[in-house]
Amino acid sequence: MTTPPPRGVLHRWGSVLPIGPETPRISLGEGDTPLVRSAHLERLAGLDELWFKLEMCNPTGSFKDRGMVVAVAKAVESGAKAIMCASTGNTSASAAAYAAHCGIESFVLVPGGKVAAGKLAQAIAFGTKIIEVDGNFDEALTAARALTDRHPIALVNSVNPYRIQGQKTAAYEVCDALGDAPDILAIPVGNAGNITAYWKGFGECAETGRATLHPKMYGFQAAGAAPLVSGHPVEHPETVASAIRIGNPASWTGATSARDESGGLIEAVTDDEILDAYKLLASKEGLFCEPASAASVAGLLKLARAGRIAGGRAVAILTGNGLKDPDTAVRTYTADVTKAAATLEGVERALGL
Ligand code: AN7
Repeated sequence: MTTPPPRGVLHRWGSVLPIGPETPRISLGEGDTPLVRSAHLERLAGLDELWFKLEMCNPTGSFKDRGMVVAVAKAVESGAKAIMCASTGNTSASAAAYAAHCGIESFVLVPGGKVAAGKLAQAIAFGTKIIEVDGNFDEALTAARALTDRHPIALVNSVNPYRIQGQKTAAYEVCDALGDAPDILAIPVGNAGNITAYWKGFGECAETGRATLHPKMYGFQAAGAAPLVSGHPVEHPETVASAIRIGNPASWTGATSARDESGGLIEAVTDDEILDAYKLLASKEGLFCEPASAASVAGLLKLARAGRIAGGRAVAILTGNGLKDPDTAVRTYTADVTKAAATLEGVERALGL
C-alpha cells in the first residue's frame, strides 16, 4: 500500500502563504496547472513565444480554486460554519465545492439569468444555497458585503485577502516553469482580483530571486464592461463573456497599480473580438476555454494587428473551461454533423467515400 504524495496549493505553496499549523490542509487538487506552448497563434500575435496557463484545469474548471482553497481553509480555521460570495458563476462553483468538502454551509448571490449553465449546474450539484438577485454582480457584491458584516458568515469574494494570496501562486508557477517571469502577462479582467494577485506574485518572485524581471501586465476587459478603461464605473455592464460582466471592480486600485507599475495596459475588446479568439483557440490550438478567458488572447491579437507587439515572450491566462458555457459554444461554433445509417455503407456515404 502506498499513499499518494500530498498536493494542492496549501501543500505546494504553504511557505509563501499566510497559513499556520492550525490551518487545515484541505485540497481538491488545485494548482500546478499546465503551461502549454501555442501551436499557431503566437505568430499571429507577433510574439516569439506565447504560452497558455491552463487555469481551466483546476478542479472546478477555473482559476478561482487557487484562492478559494486558502480563503475556505482560513474560514474553517477561524471557526466559520458558513461562507458567502457574490458571483458571475465561477466563484460560486468554487466556493460551493470547497464548502461541501469541508462540511460547512455556503450561500451564493448570483445575477438572475446571467450565469452560464455549467456554472449553475456546479452550484446545484454541490448543494449550495443559490440566491438569484434581481440585479447585476456589482449589486450582488454590495449586498454580500453588507450581509457578512452583520452576520457570522465568512465572505469569500476576492475582497477577502486570502483569495489574492492563493491566486498569486499562479505567478510563482509561471516563473518556475519558464525559469523567469515572461515579458508580457495577458489576462482577462472583471472584478480585478486576479490581475492584482498575479502582480503581487510576480513582485514576490522578483524580490526573492525566483525571477529577474517583472512582466508588463496586459489586462483586457469586455468593451461593454470596461470601467478600468474608461476610468469610471459602468452602471449596466453587458457582454457575452458573462464571467466578466462587472461594472465596478472591487480591486480597482490593485488593477491600475499593476498596469502602471509594470508599464502595462488595460484595454477593451469587443464581444466579436472575444468570440473570434474563442473560436481560434479551439480550432487552431485545441483549447476550449470560456469566452471571458478568450479576452486575453483577443487583446493580444488586437494589439498585434495595430503593430503594438514587438516579439518577446507572453503568457496568456486561460481562466475558465469552455464546458462552463455550453450555450455560447453551441451558438458560436458551427457544428459539422451528418446523419447516417449505423452501417459501413451508411457511414461511407456520409463521408463521401
Ligand atoms: C473565467 O466568478 O468574478 O478580474 O464571480 O470567471 O479576478 O474578477 C469571475 C471572474 C476571468 C475575471 N475569467 O477575474 C466570479 C467572477 C473568468 C472568470 C474572470 C472571471 P477577476
